[in-house]
Order: sequence, then structure tokens, then C-alpha cells
Amino acid sequence: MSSARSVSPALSPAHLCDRPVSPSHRPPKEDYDRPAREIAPLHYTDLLPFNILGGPETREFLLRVAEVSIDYIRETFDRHAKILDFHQPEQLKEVLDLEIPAKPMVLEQVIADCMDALKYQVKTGHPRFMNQLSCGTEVVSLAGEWVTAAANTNMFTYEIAPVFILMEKVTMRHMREVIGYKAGDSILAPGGSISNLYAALAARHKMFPEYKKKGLMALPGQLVMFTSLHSHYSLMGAAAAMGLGTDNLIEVPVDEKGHMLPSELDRLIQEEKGKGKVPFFVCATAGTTVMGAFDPLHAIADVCEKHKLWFHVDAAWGGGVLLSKNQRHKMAGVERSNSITWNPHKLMGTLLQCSTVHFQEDGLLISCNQMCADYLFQQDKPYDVNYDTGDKVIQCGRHNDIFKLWLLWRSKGDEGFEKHIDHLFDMTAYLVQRMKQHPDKFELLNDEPECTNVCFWYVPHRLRTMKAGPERHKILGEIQPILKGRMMTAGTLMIGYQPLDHHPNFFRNIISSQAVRREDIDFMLEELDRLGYDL
Ligand code: ABU
Repeated sequence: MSSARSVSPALSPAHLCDRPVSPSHRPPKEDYDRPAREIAPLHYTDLLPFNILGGPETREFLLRVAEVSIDYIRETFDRHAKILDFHQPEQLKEVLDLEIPAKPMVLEQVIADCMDALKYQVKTGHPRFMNQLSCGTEVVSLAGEWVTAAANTNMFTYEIAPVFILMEKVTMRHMREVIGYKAGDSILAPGGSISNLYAALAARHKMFPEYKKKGLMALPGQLVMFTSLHSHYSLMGAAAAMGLGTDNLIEVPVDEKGHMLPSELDRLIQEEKGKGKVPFFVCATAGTTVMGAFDPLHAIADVCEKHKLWFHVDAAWGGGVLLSKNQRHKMAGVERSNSITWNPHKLMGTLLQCSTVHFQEDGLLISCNQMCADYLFQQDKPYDVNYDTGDKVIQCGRHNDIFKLWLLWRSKGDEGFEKHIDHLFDMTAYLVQRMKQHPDKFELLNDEPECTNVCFWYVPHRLRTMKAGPERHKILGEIQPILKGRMMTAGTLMIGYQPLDHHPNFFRNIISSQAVRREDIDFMLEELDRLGYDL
């Protein structure tokens, strides 16, 4: 899709009607300025657009809701406030009124509903929320999300989202430059899993373009794809969704730090070929979900080149390191990839959700996914229809995820983002340093974390003198979920846990929030000991 299309002469500006818009439906000027009536007893019908004179009340209502959000944000950053007020589902159903009424409710109730929704919500922006890869609340990004909601548009065509489409083009080009791609194409997708799926679909399309039309009959044999044992489960989802079957996602062994072993990749590709299967796609991971390991990209690129396979990098988590001169060496070789997933809603702190996928080759995404729906993607529109990006994806509707990222990047610049990433890594280094000062209480699984994942077991008092080894790990694996339960009940700290390979449950602490300070890390270590000492 590289040929520019001309503006339809029938709709060129010279032919546009220049008659003024009739003012007949505008409210009188003085109505904008009058004080709002008390909104508590009013109903939705007193607001715009039901009441065309309801401008002041609409403004008042929205300001009240904005205040509810702002109060929540302030409390989120208050270290003395709890992260959550945990209730079991049945208890929560009792304290909340969630039923849909037959009759309209007054605006006072609508505002109270907003407050209630936030009252029991986990404050994922709290400096002591370390539970997910996406922690933190970036205020400028939040402002972007508010504006996005006000604009409430769909991202499939330039026709209805002209400014946002241009922002998407500029921001995606900038990200490709940061990656090191000379040209290419990109799209925002609903999450890293779908981004990975887009990459695998494009890879199959590149190798077997007839598949789009003819389906399985176009394939010479059973396709297989490769990813590391520690990669994200979405690769398995992609293998299932694409009709390969999960047995045809080959998991490549990793070393003890969680890096894919390129020699094993090479061996497994040859093994699968020997079975008559058709390898087409390799996914390396830059920042594995649990350990935060970065696969060796150059070595994997060499294997892909040797076997002429598509090289995808899942950097949903780790992609942010590309913005830091101190950290980007971890992704050396990424410029050799065919595609990369990179989620700004993780390390970069953009509000959820904001996931991008980038391709080295331009034109492939649209060639792979285009269905030419006549009602949306008319080719005779009065502008260059190359700006209608919606036909590049298998979705139809696409949420506007770009504005909050673009606005955040404008506010920080590349420089601000570099500081942002460096801060996260500084805090991680501090956490590891502090844990190493107390080896009796904290047993580190990755004592030199590559990303901001710090994996560890908390050791309660009674086990501190027990010999390290599988027996102690087994008991520790049973204790960590109990400690997590205590954290949630206390509401003071949230850290996720999981098993991995032969390791029983351990904590995975994530620092991806700009709010985290040394004092939060000091608090965390003390709080773990306070809550878990007697377990
Ligand atoms: N890609 C999913 C992220 C999972 C997590 O936050 O731990």
C-alpha cells in the first residue's frame, strides 16, 4: 500500500459549501455563564444533550466526577493510605449496590457510584504496589486518557480520527527509529498477546501469502514456531489461534538465568525439519515475564538467518530499556529482527492499555490483514486513504491508545523517558542491595536482575537456620502464598508470586512505577518481616 491516492475532485475544498452554520439550535450565550443548579437531585435528562440548555449542569457534573478521580489519585500517592481494602467477592457484593435499576437514578447517586467503584479498587499506582508489570499512575497519561474519552472516537479511519491517526504515525515512526529499523510499519494493538499474534500472522503471510485465501491447503506441511521455555503464554495462544496447535509451539530450553539457548534453538529447528515439519517463526523474549531475562538477540538472529526464519522479539515488558543509554545494550541485535512487540503501558508507565507492534518491512501488515470492507475503507474518499489504518488489523474497532502515550512523551521528551527508565533500574539495584544485606530473611533467585523483576523467597524466622536446598524451598513455596494473603488483608503491600520450572512459589517484585522511592523499598522489607516473621 505505498501508492498515494489523490483527493477526489468532487470534494476538493474549492467545492465545499461556505454558507454559515445556522445558529438556531445554539443556547443563548448567557446560558453558558449562569451558575449551575444544584445537581444532586437532577437526572441525566437535565444534562447535555437531552437538555440543550444544560451546559452549566453538565460542566458541574463532570467537574464533580473529575474531583472524585483526583481525590483517588491523591490517595493513591499517599504512603499512609492503604493499597486496598480487601473483601472476598461475597462480602463485596453485600457492601456494594451493583444492580441495574428500572428507573433513572439521580446524579447524586451516579457520583456516589463513582466513589464506591474507587473505594474498593486496588490502587495500582500506589508506591507499594509491586504486583504487575504495569504498576503506577502517570498523571499526564491520565490526562490523555480523559481527553481520549471525551473525543470517543474509533481509530480505524482518518475520516473520524484525523489528529490521532497522525499522532500514531509520528509516534510509531519515532519508536521504530529508537528500535533501529530504517523503515517499516507499526500498529497499536489491544495488549502484548495480540501484538505477538500480529507478528506471527505476518510471518506466516510473508512465507505463505496464499494462506490468506486458501487456508491450510496453501501450506506444504505442518508449521512450527519456536520460543523459549520462559516466554509469555501468549505464544501458545497464538499457536492455538492460528491453527498450528499448541504441540507445534516448540519451547526452547533456557539457561539458569532464563535466557534462551541459541544452540538448542538451532538443534530443535533441525530436529523439527527432520520430522518433515515447516519452521517459520522464532520469538525471542526481551524481558521475560517472571525473571525479566533478555534473550541473546544477536545469536538468535544468526540462527534465524541460517534457517531463513522470521525473527520476532517479544519486548512487551523490556522494550523500555531501549530508551536508556545505560540499559539498551540488553537488546543489542533488536535491529536485526523482523518484528517487535513493545508495550508502553509497562516499563514506560503509560496508562493501560498501550501496546505496540513494529515491523521492519512496510506493507506486510496491510497485505496480511486487509479485507477491504466497502462501508469503512472506501477507496474514493476525499483524502489519501493510506491514512486509514484500520484495515491493517484483524479487529475492526480500535481504541485510541495513542493520545495518552503521545502526550506523555511530549511532556517528558526522550530525555525524561531516559531518566524514567534509569530511576526504575536504580530502585531495583537498591532493592537487591538491601536484600543482600539480610540473606537470612531474603533468598534471591536472581541476584543480578536484568530487568526490574526481583525474584526471592521471604524466609520466616523458624526457617532461617534450616539448611538451604529443596526441602527448605518446598516449605518456603507453601509459605509465600500465605504471606501474600496477609499482605492483602493488611492492605499495605502487594507483590505477586508464582512457581517457575522446578522452583516452588516465590515472590516476583516489579518496579515499574515512578512513585517508588528508597523509603518504599525500606518499608517493603520491614513489612515483609512484620507480616511473615512467625510463619
Ligand atoms: N503480559 C501480562 C503481564 C502480566 C503481569 O503483569 O504480571
